[in-house]
Amino acid sequence: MLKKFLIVLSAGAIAVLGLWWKVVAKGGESFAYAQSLKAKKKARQPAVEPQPQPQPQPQAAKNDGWVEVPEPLHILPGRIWPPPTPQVGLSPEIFSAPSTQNAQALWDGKFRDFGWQAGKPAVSGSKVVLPWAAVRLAKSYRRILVQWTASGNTDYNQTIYGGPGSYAILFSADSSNGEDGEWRSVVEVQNNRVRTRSHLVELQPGEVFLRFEIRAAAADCYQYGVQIDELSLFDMSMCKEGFACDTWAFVGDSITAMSFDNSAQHRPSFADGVQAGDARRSPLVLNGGIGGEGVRQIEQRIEGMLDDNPAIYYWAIGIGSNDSAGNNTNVKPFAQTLEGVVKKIIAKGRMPILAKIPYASDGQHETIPVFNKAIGELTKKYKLPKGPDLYTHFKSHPNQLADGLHPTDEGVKALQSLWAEVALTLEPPATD
Ligand SMILES: [Ca+2]
Repeated sequence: MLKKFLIVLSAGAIAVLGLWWKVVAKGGESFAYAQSLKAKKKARQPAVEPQPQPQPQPQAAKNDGWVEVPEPLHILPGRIWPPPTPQVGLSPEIFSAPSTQNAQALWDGKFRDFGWQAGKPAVSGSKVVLPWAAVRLAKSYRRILVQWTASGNTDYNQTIYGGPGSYAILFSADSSNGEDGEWRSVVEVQNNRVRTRSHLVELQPGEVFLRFEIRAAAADCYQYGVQIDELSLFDMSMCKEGFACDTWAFVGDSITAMSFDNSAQHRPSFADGVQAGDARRSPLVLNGGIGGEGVRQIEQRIEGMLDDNPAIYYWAIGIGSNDSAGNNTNVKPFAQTLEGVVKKIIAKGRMPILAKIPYASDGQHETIPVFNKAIGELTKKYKLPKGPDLYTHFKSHPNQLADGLHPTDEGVKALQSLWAEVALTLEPPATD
């Protein structure tokens, strides 16, 4: 009887177990089904909602003539990082004051070449005649960056060879020849003391004529007056001031000054290298090298440079060859001062990147590895993008050193290429 009862109980237990299993299995099934439904639903949803086909509509008055750009760019799918800064399209016709020569050189993409011979303002009767050059933009841009370079000078703080002292940048919506029409002055600089500078300019709808006007030569400018070899124009519509755009200042000593002059014998340049790696990019480059400088001088002038060029995001620092000269072993003041430079750049919301000091074979720089260790530690401490290892490169290519310290033309190209590699590895910051 007991046996029978046990059999019935076991059978009941098996039946209950079977029922439970069915429920669980079904539950599992329905859970899995629900999951698959969810997945299917998700799969049906593209990462980006398909946009309705745009219907032709009259443009709002406030955007009349503007090319609309999506903002902010950094949350868009398929993003490019850093956001590109394409060169501004120009109409081929160049206008200039009759007293000046070769204005087309301002927009030929060539540096350290025969530039725009602007000369000096002249007095004609009761009138002051200002040198100027003008160009029509191919379309109306919302925001552009204007960068002039007086490449007769080598050091950043040199103006003797044709540097402007005072100048203005103006825009017009109704000019026909760079001279007539209404003009709005957007940049006015006095007492300029540098060989190159960039200005971020907000345009008003319809403003398509740009005029660069020389109001005085630099105080120490030689007798031939102002000579500007390029007026670079970048479309910054996708970039706001302070936004991480593809804009680079190279700050350092004579090695920087010679390496980023963009001359024909130093190309492919950094910008060429970046463009070769990513055809959508054409970074803006400002050369801030001054021969003979050590980190102390960089620390003293970096804030002025940041203030003068607020649209530049990446501050590429190449310093230490002079600090380590004479087989100096006192690395502590160097490290502390360089940390001061890093902090000043970060305080302005910009990104410093530190290059390792290039190897030198002149017997006067045996202690560079100690200085480079400090550079590596700062990079780590402030979580900076890793700069190029110029030490390793020149150690294995000593034939690219002209005098045991400064690079040859081949060395300059290699140095720029190593920087381009760094630029091509940059990733967007987290947006969450
Ligand atoms: Ca030129």
